[in-house]
Amino acid sequence: MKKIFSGVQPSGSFTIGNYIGAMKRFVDLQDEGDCLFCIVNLHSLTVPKDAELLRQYTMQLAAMYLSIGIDPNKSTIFIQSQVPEHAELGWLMQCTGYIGELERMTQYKDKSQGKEVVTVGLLTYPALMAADILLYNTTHVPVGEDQKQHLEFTRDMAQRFNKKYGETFIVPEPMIQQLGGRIMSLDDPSKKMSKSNPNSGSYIALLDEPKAIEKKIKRAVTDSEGVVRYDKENKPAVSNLLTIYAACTGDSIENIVKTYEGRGYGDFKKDLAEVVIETLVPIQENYKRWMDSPELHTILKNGAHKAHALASETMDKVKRNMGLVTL
Ligand code: ATP
Ligand code: LTN
Repeated sequence: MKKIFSGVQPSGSFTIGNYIGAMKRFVDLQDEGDCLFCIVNLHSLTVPKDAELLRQYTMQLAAMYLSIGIDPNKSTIFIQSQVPEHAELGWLMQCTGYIGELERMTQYKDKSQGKEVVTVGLLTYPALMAADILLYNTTHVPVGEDQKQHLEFTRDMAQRFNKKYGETFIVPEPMIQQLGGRIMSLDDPSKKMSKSNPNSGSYIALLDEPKAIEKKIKRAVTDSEGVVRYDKENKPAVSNLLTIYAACTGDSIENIVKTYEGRGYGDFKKDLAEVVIETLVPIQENYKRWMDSPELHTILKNGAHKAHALASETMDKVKRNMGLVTL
């Protein structure tokens, strides 16, 4: 039986990149193993946050997990800060990892670049992420491609720890999709689609209104060839749109390309907008209901309770193996 763990930061809106690259996958995986889906609010603190906003974003992410189809009867949904073992093992992982390894992380380099002040947490972020994963005997971690390096670090931490203190952790496998693991920006196909991009035209947010979706897709950059075909090297923008189309419909790229043979980008974009709207509208309807639901708190409380029971078992073992006296 697979043990699946993943986390998303409660940092405001979510893009169709988050959805296709990771969250949509969570839904399918619920039938393949024991799943835990975490709201990693401690990770959000690596970049300073307003307390009230963080509270709101946390509840919004919980509602979004449920709206896309995560079933609380099958999976455990919980808030990272409600399970203190994350911070506890996070420290032990900081004492296992090396500064040089953390300084090499591309996410750290990107997010710290040009900043006047950078928190210590932004550097040690992957140590906390390793802790998240290793606490639950996780075998598989579904994430977008941008997290690959952090997953490699997690695997190194598990192996290093096991070597030093004896078999303690399972070495987890990343699950990164070939197609859709990296959805690109609509205005620049060389950049990852990101909710932190100041140009909101560069991404489709899961809560965007249909009109906004149409407009953004219409304005998305393409190329001058005018032929709908998949060629990541030479036609990155169109290939990205094809990937979004395929992810939303479940259809193969080959079939989609056939459908648009001899037709221009105009037709393709119009249909793509429709396909994206059809995917997002039901999620948006669910979201409205979940945001008003008193059940949200109960689900999170139960989730934290379950996660805590599992995490404390791992922590007992870790402490014993490391020589941290438990009385
Ligand atoms: P930011 O947009 O600020 O860079 P983020 O979206 O990477 O942040 P999270 O919200 O925690 O951070 O990401 C949640 C999941 O979505 C992760 O598994 C991440 O790899 C995935 N993801 C994020 N952006 C994309 C993208 N453009 N394509 C595919 N997957 C993505
Ligand atoms: N680093 C991830 C979020 C994250 C995560 C995790 C993902 C924190 N802990 C554990 C998978 C497993 C991000 O920025 N997207």
